[in-house]
Amino acid sequence: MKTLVLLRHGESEWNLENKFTGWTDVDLSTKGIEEAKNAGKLLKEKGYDFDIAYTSYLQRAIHTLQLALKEMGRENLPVVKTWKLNERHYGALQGLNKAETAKKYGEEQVQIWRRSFDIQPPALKPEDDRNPARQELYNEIDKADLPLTESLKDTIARVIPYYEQEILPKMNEKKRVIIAAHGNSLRALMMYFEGLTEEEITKVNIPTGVPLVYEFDDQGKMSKKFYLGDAAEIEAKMKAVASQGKAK
Ligand code: DG2
Repeated sequence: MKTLVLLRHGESEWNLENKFTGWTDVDLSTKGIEEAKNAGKLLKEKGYDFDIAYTSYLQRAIHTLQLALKEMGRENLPVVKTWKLNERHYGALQGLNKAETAKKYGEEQVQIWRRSFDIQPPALKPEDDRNPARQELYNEIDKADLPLTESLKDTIARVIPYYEQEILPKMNEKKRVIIAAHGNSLRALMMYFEGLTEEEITKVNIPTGVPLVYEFDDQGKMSKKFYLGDAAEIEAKMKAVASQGKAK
């Protein structure tokens, strides 16, 4: 049996302000810091430990991982950072308030932008300073690979090959892995692990700062999946994520 833990970062400053975030590099809110610490406490309490961690290039995920590992007394764990685990690029929606956008374009349109499988939000213009190809953080990356917008399908196209080529071999070597990433880069992995349809994945909302445990049998098939923590609290957090796109 293999175990893998996924962790969406704690609430970010822009989750708090209900803004489309994507590749915007905002930090955790005060609540997000607490959520990250609690995730670490919970993991330790339940007896989880890791040999290697993976995270994105974005500080909300990196800091969540660091805070959780600190709580576990595992600050020295090897950590691999990759842009392939970055959040889905939200294109020109980045920085807009989700509820105001729903008021302007309708909740249905916002739901399509947030949860459809293959529809991309409007793209950033290449000359936009937010174009990752113009940002120092992505200097090392082949510019042709960097997006100006992404659908979930596009996100899957970078996340899953990375998982198969880099993370799965480590798990096959019996390394215990934790991945700290984002709502949509983790939805990409969930869709893949659980064989969800394009329709089913539209209903999946991942709560912030809650460890999600996957168990796989010896053939690599998912055998069990569960969140750690209080079920009612987790349910309420998922509902809160789902309703971020309501006009209010
Ligand atoms: C959120 C996800 O990403 O938003 O980019 O706004 O997980 O990095 O906070 P995260 C964003 P939704 O797709 O749930 O609207």
